Amino acid sequence: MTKLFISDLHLEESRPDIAEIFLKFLCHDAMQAEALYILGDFFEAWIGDDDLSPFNLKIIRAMREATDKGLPIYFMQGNRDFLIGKKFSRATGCQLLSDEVVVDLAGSPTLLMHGDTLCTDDVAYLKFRKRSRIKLFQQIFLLFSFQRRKNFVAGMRQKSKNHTSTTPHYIMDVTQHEVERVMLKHHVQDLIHGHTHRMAVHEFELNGKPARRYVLGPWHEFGSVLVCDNHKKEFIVLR
Ligand SMILES: [Mn+2]
Repeated sequence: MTKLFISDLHLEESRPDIAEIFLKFLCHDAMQAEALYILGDFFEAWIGDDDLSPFNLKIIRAMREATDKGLPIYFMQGNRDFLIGKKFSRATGCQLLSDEVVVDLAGSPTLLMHGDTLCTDDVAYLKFRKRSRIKLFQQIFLLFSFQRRKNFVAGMRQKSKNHTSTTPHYIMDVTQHEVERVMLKHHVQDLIHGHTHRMAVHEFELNGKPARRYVLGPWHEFGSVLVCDNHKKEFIVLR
């Protein structure tokens, strides 16, 4: 049976083409699979589960339909949609995963992550991440009006753009040291993550044995899915 992995769709109203590819994928290809794993940055931004815009509702309803028909969907937060919570999970029927989850893929324990915490050279981002994950800050933020939250997120996105355009490329990629540390911690030889938008399979040696890191692709040019069955793992492109 097949398990599907996607991340970094960055769904937003201004890119209906991406949503369309996802919705088509969800009601056709994905329904044949054993499970769908969404590993973060599914939405470009998420200001709270109470934001039921027509765009969000369309996505939520399609996911509900898929889970109702028996497709298990697992959802890990990314750095863009870390405010996805229980209400979203109830509405869609998907199960929330914490960052760093080990699943069995054809007999090999495989670590799943969004991937932002692997970029340990990006100290400024990790500082922000730590603050933004404080529950009390999140609760206060969620009390703000929609408009205030939207303005805040727009400000953050601008800051983030400035940061990514002025930070050297290698700093925003994962560090091999952190990859190996977290894989050893979880006793795995396989890791699947997104976040860096650098779709690839990296092979290296860990603990004297072959190890693999699968980096999921972003959806801004075309849809990208990692398909895993008992025999192989391969990327497919959706248009
Ligand atoms: Mn990300």
